[in-house]
Amino acid sequence: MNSNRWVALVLLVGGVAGRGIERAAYGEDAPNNLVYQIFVRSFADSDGDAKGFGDLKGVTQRLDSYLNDGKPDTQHDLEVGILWLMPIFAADSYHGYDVSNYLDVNPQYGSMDDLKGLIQQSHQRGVRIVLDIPFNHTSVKHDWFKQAVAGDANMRKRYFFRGVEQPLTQGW
Ligand SMILES: [Ca+2]
Ligand SMILES: [Ca+2]
Repeated sequence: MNSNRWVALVLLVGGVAGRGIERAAYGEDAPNNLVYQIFVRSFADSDGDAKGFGDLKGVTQRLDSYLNDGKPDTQHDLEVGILWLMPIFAADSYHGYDVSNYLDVNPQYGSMDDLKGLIQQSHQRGVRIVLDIPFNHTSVKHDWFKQAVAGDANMRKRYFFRGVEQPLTQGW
């Protein structure tokens, strides 16, 4: 078993133990705060695209079989209470932390309707969704950054331009 799997196993066992403590303290009505973080790109591919990218429908399809079927009496699933999705917004990088549009889902992962479907299906099973929304930096293709580079004083105040006369146009 490699080190990543050991870390995942330790986190999962810790989360399950924590769930037991919550139930002992608050009874069966205790909120399920067991968090499972998902890198959507590699989690589950629903449509067999050429590169095999994981997608939002893939996550939805794994609710009943793997994540949480909404039935505490079944034991085949992880019974997670919160799905923490790494950035799923339009971005140019594989990790998604350089968002070019916070109002759009990365098309490699599906559509806004797919996201709504995942949220709806998760809520039906008592699972909450946390979205990782990195506002502290943007893609160089984001309109805010383009406006800053073009000289918009208000937008320039939102970025740090250090050590250069001209704003950088690469990286974040
Ligand atoms: Ca896919
Ligand atoms: Ca279950």
